[in-house]
Amino acid sequence: MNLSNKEPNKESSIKLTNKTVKNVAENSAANGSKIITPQYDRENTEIGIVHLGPGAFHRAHQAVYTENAMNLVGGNWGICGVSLRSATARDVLAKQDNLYTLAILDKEINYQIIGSIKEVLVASEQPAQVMARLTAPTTKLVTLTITEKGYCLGADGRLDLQHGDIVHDLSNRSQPISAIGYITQALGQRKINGIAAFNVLSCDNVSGNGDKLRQAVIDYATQLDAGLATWIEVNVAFPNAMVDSITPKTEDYTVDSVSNAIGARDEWPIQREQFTQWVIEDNWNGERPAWDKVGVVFTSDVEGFEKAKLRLLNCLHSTLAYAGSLAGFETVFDVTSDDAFYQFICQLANEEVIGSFVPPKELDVESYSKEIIERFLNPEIRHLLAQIAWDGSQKVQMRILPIIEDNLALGRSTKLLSLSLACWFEFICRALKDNREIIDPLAAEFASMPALLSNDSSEVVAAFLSIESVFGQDLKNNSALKTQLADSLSALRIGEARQINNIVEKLC
Ligand code: CS2
Repeated sequence: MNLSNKEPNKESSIKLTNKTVKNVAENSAANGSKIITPQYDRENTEIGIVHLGPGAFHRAHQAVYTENAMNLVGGNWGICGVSLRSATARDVLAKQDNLYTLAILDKEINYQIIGSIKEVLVASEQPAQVMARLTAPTTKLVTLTITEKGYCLGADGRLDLQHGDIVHDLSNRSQPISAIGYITQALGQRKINGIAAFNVLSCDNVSGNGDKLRQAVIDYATQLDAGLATWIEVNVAFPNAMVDSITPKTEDYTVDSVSNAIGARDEWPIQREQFTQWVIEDNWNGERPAWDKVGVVFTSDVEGFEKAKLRLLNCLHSTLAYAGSLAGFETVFDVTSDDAFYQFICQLANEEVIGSFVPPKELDVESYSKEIIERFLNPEIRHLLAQIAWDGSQKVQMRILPIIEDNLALGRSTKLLSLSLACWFEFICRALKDNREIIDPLAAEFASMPALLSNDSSEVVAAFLSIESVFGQDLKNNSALKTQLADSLSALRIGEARQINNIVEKLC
């Protein structure tokens, strides 16, 4: 069954709420489809986690692990979701007592009602309530999915003190707008009030996410008070983590199909694939949810897992997003089903990605890579290339450039990686030429660069590589790489993007 092909049936008249969730469980038991609902005493569960950025990925991943852990052993690990700006999640979820459905779309379709999120706040409207949650002694953990750009980092991976949000926060200390500002301000309050620090766990696709976040918070704290920076260094754990589960955004058809399936109206269900993985560095102060009992792996070395995931899944995803969009495909499934694109990503993975890093010893990287590509071929998942294409300037820094840099250092080929990067360049250039919206924090910068409209590939490449916040200082001086990128861009411009095999053949 493909949800996208299902006719939306008429609306269910009852809403998913605390009152009706029992009926969902009973009805499902009666008709033989087992829908899991919260098994713990939700009403009396306290909030122990503040999560910054309660978007689809958080609700499909960390909130589900936390739910499963509480279903198993209880614990006061309710989640307060904090949206930094948008009020939509709060307003929609409040009408259904913050309950929502997780739809797992794979060979089998399964539904689970998730209750771990107990409250959603909007920082821009409720800053005092957010601060109260962050400074409460009951809050033991702050988790984040704020996407790459939310960390306000420069190309050197350190906090960018010139970033507009950071400049704002440093001069409006009691009213921060960035996650870094909120976390540091709250830790400062806890220090003053003699309340133990919370742990801070990044769940974003950022390499060395815990280390980078820790450094960013310490850099920020140093601007406020050197004593606070030292206190944070000593008292706060920022474990590194790798997160994985393909989670396309909720569409109208998802709302209709899931509501029909559970027999109650859910205005904001979440859909994801069956596969899910969370590997967390075992660097923790105090208690944590019983995540280890529900599949989370704690290890002393996350780096290899992180690299494998970012370099295989995310690099291939971004490559497909740009190359596939140029060729007129709409979803990951569509483009991966095309033989030429399938071959292209297999070749990219085998020849240039695998071998660029040291995988963890427990990971068979060849099989891991094959399984990822199989996951892209899940017909139940309609993952839009346009969704993955967002924020390319932030994503390529994590997913493509480090592989290029490592391959250059190791004397390995970068031809296919250059083609992947050139697809991003061309994606941006075409959007500028066609006057289409670019969703990227650097959109205004791109629009102010006339060279991006040039027909001369070398000029376009030089203009992109001059953006230091993305490419740093070294790549623009590498003439071999520049030539490779310009050749790839020209090949893309002359060739027929659908025939990616011809382009690859020409370049290799
Ligand atoms: C995707 C990721 O949107 C994107 O950029 O590559 O969100 C991807 O689906 C997840 O990292 C999978 O775990």
